[in-house]
Amino acid sequence: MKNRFAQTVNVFAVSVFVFVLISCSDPEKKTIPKSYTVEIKAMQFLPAELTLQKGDTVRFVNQDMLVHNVTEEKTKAWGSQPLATGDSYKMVVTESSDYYCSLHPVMKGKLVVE
Ligand SMILES: [Cu+2]
Repeated sequence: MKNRFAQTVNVFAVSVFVFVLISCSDPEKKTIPKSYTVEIKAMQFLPAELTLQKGDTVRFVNQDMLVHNVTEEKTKAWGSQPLATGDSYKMVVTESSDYYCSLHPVMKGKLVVE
């Protein structure tokens, strides 16, 4: 009787182990956050439109001669300090957004979360 109980516990333990193993090796469920770079050059965000996943990181690097910033366009929900040449601003993306440089409003970019 005791043996049978031990056997049941063993089967259960093995099942849990196998389940954990399968869930961990499922490539669909395992999304590693990626990092992207948007360069600021010649009064432009490059690339101007970036498609990514929620949780990915974007780093904006100012490689222009002028000071720029990165500001969420509609609600100003997020934004960087003024970025001098060589400065960068890093953020984790949670939702799609349009952004621009508030110092030069013609400079626009877009983050698209899939
Ligand atoms: Cu600017």
